[in-house]
Amino acid sequence: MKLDHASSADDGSSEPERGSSEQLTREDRAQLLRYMLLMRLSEERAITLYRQGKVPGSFYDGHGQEAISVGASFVLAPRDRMCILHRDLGAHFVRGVTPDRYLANYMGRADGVTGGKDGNMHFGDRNLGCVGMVSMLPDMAQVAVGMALAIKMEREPRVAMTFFGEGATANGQFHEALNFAGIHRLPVVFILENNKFAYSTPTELEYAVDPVDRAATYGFPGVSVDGNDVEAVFEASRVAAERARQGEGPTLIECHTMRMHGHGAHDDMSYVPDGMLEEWERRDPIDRYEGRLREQHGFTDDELASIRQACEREVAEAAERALASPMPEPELALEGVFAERFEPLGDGQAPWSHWAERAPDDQRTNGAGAGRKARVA
Ligand SMILES: Cc1ncc(C[n+]2csc(CCOP(=O)(O)OP(=O)(O)O)c2C)c(N)n1
Ligand SMILES: [Mg+2]
Repeated sequence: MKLDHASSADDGSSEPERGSSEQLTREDRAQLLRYMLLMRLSEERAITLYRQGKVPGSFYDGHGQEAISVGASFVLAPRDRMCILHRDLGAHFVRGVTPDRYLANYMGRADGVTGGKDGNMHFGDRNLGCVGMVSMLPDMAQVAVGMALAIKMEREPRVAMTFFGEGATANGQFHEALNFAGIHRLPVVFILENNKFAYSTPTELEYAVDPVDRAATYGFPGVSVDGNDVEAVFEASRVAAERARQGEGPTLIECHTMRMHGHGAHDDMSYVPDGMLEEWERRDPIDRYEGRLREQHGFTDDELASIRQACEREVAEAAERALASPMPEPELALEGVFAERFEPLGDGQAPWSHWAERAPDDQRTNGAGAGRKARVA
């Protein structure tokens, strides 16, 4: 079953209809732009640090995919839970990670999210409701399904959300996760980022059936949206999260986009057909959203420039702080590697005005009233 939401695109080859959500205030829209810009600018700063030799290993980014992690995570409430992958920095920021902690993480510094234990993208701040990234693809889907099972057993109106690329759908774990979620109608939202390549493998060599169509075979809806349209991603995710909270089970959302940079900074992308990047460049999610804010929502050039300048300042200051952060103390190397006691995740930031202004109390806190029994996720 393929549902049509705010907008759809088959293969990204034609300009899709633009989605627009009625659930967003002007301030929400400014925030969506701000988070996308923070992701773009932070990753640009990180790649410079990488080229300066300050980042060990390689560097991975989500340039051009900002609308997906920002639009999807924006719908979540504080007690919802996330499993975030390597192209989804925007989701970390929406939940409350700051650019200085991200940049320090890539440089292996003490003030990075993992305190220097991972000089890369395998992080997730458990205090903000996010699980540390698991590299085996798409095993974060299993983790999200497990959390969704715990949430369902507790009968709480909460949601688990996970991201993965289209390449990861060829792995058996993807099918097991969807099957289990479908059987138990679990409150989980699967965000599939179809960026047309899995390293150098193009989609026509990855699968014979579009992965979004798999959802129907596991008993729940699959939706395709334009992944370069932040409001289309937001709207599809909002509907999916709502379904999940009401006990109607999972949704798979396929976001069509393009991996605009190499798999990692070491990859020259020589396998990408001529003209493909240029074509997608014209659909850059940030440029498009700025255009829409100007044309449809009355944002002036000055307002847009000041949002951008504020983000530039924030990232420049963050880089200074990250560079000033010391290397971790060697004696801390083994601390926190293994769980010593059971501790549920903390709650994340939830900037969507719906949660702050409109949601009834039980939704604002996802039903977490005082004195409830111990949490499970
Ligand atoms: C089980 C497994 N096999 C191989 C890898 C190595 N690997 C890391 S990223 C990647 C490509 C993934 O492609 P896709 O899922 O489309 O995500 P994208 O990088 O395009 O966002 C591969 C093969 C891995 N991490 N896990
Ligand atoms: Mg891919």
